[in-house]
Amino acid sequence: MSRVVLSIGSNLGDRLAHLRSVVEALRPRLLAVSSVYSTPPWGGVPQQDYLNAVLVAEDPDLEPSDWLRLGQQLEQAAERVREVRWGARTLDVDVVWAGQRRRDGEMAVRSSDPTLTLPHPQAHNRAFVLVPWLELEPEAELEAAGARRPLRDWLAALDTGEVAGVRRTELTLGWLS
Ligand code: A4P
Ligand code: MG
Repeated sequence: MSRVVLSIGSNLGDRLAHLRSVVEALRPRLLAVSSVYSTPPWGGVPQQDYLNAVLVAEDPDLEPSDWLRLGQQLEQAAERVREVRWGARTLDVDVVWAGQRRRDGEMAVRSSDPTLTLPHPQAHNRAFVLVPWLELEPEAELEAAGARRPLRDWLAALDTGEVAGVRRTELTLGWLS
């Protein structure tokens, strides 16, 4: 049984439609959907700007690996072609964080498996993940690089120019409509 934080991004084709396809597919499982942000490309590969958002979803029957598979199916449905690492894509769905519900509360899942690394090893370095996630969960903490810190502290450690580049748009993902 798991609750997950998903980062979705697109910088090719109908970017908003690609993000909306994820909301459409996951609708019954969604707990929260962030605003849509326009973000400069992260990772050093020259390419056009992304639209990014973060979703929180829950399903008692899904394990973290099931969420990864679901995300990959949605990427395929968006006709994503895998070419350059960190390069342009119609749709990217990353599992940023997963929690398992226990009787005594929720435990963050930790995994160093390269097929599904949790928390996502780059999440704390990416303003395009932290800014929309903070919008949904201002008190959340993230364990990375051997430390557990509030999201806002990870964000404060990033380059201010990178953070300023993440701009909220008026676009919507049609979650509540
Ligand atoms: N994988 C391991 N852990 C995870 C996880 N927690 N979530 C594996 C998702 N996938 C995970 O990913 C490569 C492998 O990572 C998968 O086989 C999966 O099993 P991929 O999606 O095939 O390849 P990729 O996306 O090109 O590489 P990578 O390293 O996943 O890139 P990212 O991290 O997805 O970054 N800039 C902006 N502004 N906005 C973006 O959304 N996205 C990227 C892609 C780069 N720059 C960006 C953005
Ligand atoms: Mg990816």
